[in-house]
Amino acid sequence: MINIKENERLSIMNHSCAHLLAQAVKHLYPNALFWVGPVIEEGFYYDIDLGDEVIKEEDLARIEKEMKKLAKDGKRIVRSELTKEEALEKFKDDPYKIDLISRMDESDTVISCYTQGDFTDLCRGPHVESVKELKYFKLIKFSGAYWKGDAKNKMLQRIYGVCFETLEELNNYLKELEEAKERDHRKIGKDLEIFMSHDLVGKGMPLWLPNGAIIRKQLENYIYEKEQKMGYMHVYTPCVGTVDLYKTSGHWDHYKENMFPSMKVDDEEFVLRPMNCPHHMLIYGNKLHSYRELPIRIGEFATDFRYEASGAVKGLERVRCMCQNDAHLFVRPDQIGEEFKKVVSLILDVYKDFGIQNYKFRLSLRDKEDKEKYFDDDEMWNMAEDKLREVLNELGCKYYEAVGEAAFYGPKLDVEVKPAVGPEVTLSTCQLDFLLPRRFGLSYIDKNGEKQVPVVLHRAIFGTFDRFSAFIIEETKGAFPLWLSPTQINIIPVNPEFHLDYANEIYDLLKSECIRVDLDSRNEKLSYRMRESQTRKIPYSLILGDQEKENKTISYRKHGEQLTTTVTIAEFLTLIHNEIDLKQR
Ligand code: TSB
Ligand code: ZN
Repeated sequence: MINIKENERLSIMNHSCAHLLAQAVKHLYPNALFWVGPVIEEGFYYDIDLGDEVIKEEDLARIEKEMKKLAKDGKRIVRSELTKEEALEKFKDDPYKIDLISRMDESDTVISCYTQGDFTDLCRGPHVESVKELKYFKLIKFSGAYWKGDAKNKMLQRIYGVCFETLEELNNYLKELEEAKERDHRKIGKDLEIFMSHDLVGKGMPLWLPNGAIIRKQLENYIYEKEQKMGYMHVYTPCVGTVDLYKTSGHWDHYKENMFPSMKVDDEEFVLRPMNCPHHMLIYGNKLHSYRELPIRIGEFATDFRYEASGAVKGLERVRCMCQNDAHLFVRPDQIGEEFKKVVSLILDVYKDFGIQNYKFRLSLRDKEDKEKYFDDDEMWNMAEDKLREVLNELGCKYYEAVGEAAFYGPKLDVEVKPAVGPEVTLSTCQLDFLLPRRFGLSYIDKNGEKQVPVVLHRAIFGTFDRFSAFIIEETKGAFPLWLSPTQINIIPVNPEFHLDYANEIYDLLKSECIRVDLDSRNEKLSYRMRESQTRKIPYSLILGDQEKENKTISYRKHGEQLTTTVTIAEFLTLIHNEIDLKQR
């Protein structure tokens, strides 16, 4: 889908369209006040204070109609410049604009306004010359949005829209949008009963339904096996820690705004953990280690809690309660390259299995000039950054460098993917850390019997099971590969009256082979039940009738295919098991 923000002409048009929206809203709601109306990847939005009014679906059409009328009217868009004083005077009755203007630095910004007919807005511009140029636009959706994104502030009404140069572009975009909506994991997750949420549990706290739980368990088994083969040791640790633990790690000082508030129990003060590193540091520190033992790889499927803004939480993709596929790898400095290579190879291996092709590697490095922001050990930084680059080149990975984006404690590699709806997110991550082991006083004994500090690699291949599931739901559009599918096989007796006994026989056999199987013996037409099997995206539908019963065979149809194939029971079992074992899409 086109990124409007990156296209200069479209960016200007969309920005002007946001003003047109505001003007139309002002006509229909004379008391409306306006906060900000930026251009985003998908078009534009405007945050509006409508007093107690809440925008409803039918209002969008009304507003759009008014916008069309105004656009046809064709007023010119005129720029004017003001001093800060004049701007404060001009907008004195508008607390939102006063807030914006007060924070502007007069010396290096010109305060500008744009006027079209009876509407003036504070704005940096630029804009199209006349609203007449805005012909092909559409209001897409609306939502509530707290002023400045802070839940303590008033909830404003946010209206989203998009504008193009031609009707064809607009129509194409709307079609893509429709397809993306169909692919949205929130829709599929509901339709296929994968997860739900409930106000009584809370925002960003999804409940995994039985189908979702199967997917998650399969993902856990899959990655557990891979990690075990690579020498990881898995642990279980509590999803709380004391405030002192997070003071030791530094999270209390640097990550507090992403954490749930603390709670007191007896004489201890706990927090729900946002990360698992501190617990794993303590596990490493529980024993003395020799240089020969390293790397030590501590893995955990660990539940974390993070305070994500309520407007940012999204299905399984961005949650407040998540489960990381986490591990902390304790290595000697000379092992950084080799261990990093193993992590990247694992990422590539997993992505290949899941058929994930559209992703970007982002290598975050320090800004050498910025001595304040980064942990002070130039030699270590240089060595580590060179190693990371070297490994990525060696593995033939395309990546881009983000200078100045490294964490204080070390460089990192993130894998970014694009969800069906909304901006890119990070899936896998691998972060080097020179600092945390020091904060926890960790060491190993080197060749000469001296104490040395290990380096830690924080890594999550799936990221979280939550986000990865969201992504894989969208990648597959809910048609999961056989090994991952909640229901793998649906048995449909042609006529339940005559074929149920044979259907039951096959059902029991498949169950005994640990295959997840359903039997649809409802008294409905075969075609109806077949269609439903398709809608449920079940990989195999078995059609068992006279022929099959008599010859002890199985006729099957794969999801999305029209072809029916008949095989013996033994052949079918081999086929199914092979496909499951391959674990591929
Ligand atoms: C990898 N301490 C490291 C860990 O050892 C860590 O927590 N890194 S993280 O902050 O980047 O989170 C790991 C992964 O969790 C991210 O790459 C991302 O894929 C996933 N993630 C982060 N926030 C959320 C969220 N709110 N909802 C779902 N998944 C999330
Ligand atoms: Zn970590």
